[in-house]
Amino acid sequence: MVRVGIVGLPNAGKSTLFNALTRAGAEVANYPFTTIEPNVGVVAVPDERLWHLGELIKPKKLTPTTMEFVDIAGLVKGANRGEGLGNRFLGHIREVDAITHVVRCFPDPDVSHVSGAFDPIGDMEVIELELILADLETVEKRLEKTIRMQKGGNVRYREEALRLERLRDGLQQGRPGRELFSQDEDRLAVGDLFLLTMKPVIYVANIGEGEIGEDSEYVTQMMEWILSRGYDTSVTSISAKLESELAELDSKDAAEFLEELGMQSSALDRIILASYKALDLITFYTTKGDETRAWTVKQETAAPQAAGVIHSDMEQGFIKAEVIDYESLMGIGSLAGARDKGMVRQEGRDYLVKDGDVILFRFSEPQRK
Ligand SMILES: Nc1nc2c(ncn2[C@@H]2O[C@H](COP(=O)(O)OP(=O)(O)O)[C@@H](O)[C@H]2O)c(=O)[nH]1
Ligand SMILES: [Mg+2]
Repeated sequence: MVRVGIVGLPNAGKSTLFNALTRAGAEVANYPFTTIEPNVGVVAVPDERLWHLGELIKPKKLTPTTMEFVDIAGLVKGANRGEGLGNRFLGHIREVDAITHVVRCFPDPDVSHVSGAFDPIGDMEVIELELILADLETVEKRLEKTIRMQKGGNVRYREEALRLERLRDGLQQGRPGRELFSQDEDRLAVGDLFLLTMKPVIYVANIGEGEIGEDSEYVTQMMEWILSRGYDTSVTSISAKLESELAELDSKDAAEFLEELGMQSSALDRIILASYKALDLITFYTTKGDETRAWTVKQETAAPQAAGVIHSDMEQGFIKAEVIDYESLMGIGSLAGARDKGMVRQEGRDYLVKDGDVILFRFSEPQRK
C-alpha cells in the first residue's frame, strides 16, 4: 500500500491533521514529541467514479482504494545530527513514498513555537534543509565507498562516482534530490539509498480557523517560495483544528457545519488527492461477485502486475484482462450491454492499465501440492 508521511516542525499541527485524516486518535497536545512512535492510519481515497459505478452495478459492497498516512514527529533543526531523536525520525521518513509537509500558518499565542518565532517560510526551510543534510551524509558515505571500489578500474564505479558527485554538489547547494535527478535512469541508480529528498512533497498550510475561505498571506508567501525554487508541487490550505472537529461529527452535522462556514467539502479530500497525484497513481476498478472495488497502481503498470495488486496468484497465472474504460461503461449503462456490443476489449500481458479502466482478470489457479 502507498504510504504518505506527515512531517513538519513540532506544533505545526501534524497530529491534529493525522487525527482528522484517520480519526485514529493520535495524541494531540501542545507539547513537542507527543507522538514518539509513528502513528499509522489508513484512509479511503475519495472517488466519485466509484460511487457512480456503484449506482450502475449495484453491488452489495463498494470498496474504495486506500492509502496510509504516517504521523512522523520529532523533525527539528539539527535532526540530521541526531538531535530531538532525529535519526530515528529520519528513518521513518525513509519508509514512506511521499511527504506531506505541514507548515504552521496559525499565529496562536497559546501554542508555543519551537523555532522561537512565528515564521512559516523559515519553518519550511528548516525542514527542507534537514532532509537535504541527511541525504548529503548518505551520498557522501556511498561516494567514499564507490571511489575506493573505482580504484580497481571498473568502469561501472567510475560512472557511479560521477553521478554521486553530481548529486552531492547539488545537495550542497541546497537543492533537493528530486530536482537534481529528474531522469528515471538517475533515480533508479541511487534507488537503494532511499534518499529523503527524492520523494515527492506536497505542502499543507495549516491556517487559523478565522482565515478559512480568505486568501491567507502565508499561503501566498508559500506559493511564491515554491515558485522561486522552481518546484512542481501544490499548497493545500486547511485548518487542521477545524478539520479534526469536523471529523468528530456525523455526516449530516458535518455537512451543516461546512455550509455555515461556506465551505464545499472537507480539505482533507484535497490533501489525499494531492498526495495521490504527486505519486503518479491511477485507479482501476474490478467488479466481481458482490463487490465493486477500486485499486491503486502506478501509471504505466502492465496488466499482470496490476492483477498482482489484487493477488499474487493472479499475476502468476495471468491469462488476459477484459477491459472497458469508465466513460464507455457509463455511456452504455451496463456491463452486460457492453459485452453484447463488443465494447469489452481483450488485453494481454503488455497492456498498460489506464486510469478509470474497469477490468476482469482471467487467470489460471496455481497448482498447489
Ligand atoms: N489555533 C489553532 N491551533 C492549532 C491548529 N492546529 C493545531 N493546533 C494546536 O497546536 C498544538 C499542536 O498541535 P499538534 O497537532 O499536536 O502538532 P504536532 O506537534 O505537529 O503534531 C495543539 O494544541 C493543537 O490544538 C490550528 O489550525 N489552529
Ligand atoms: Mg504530533
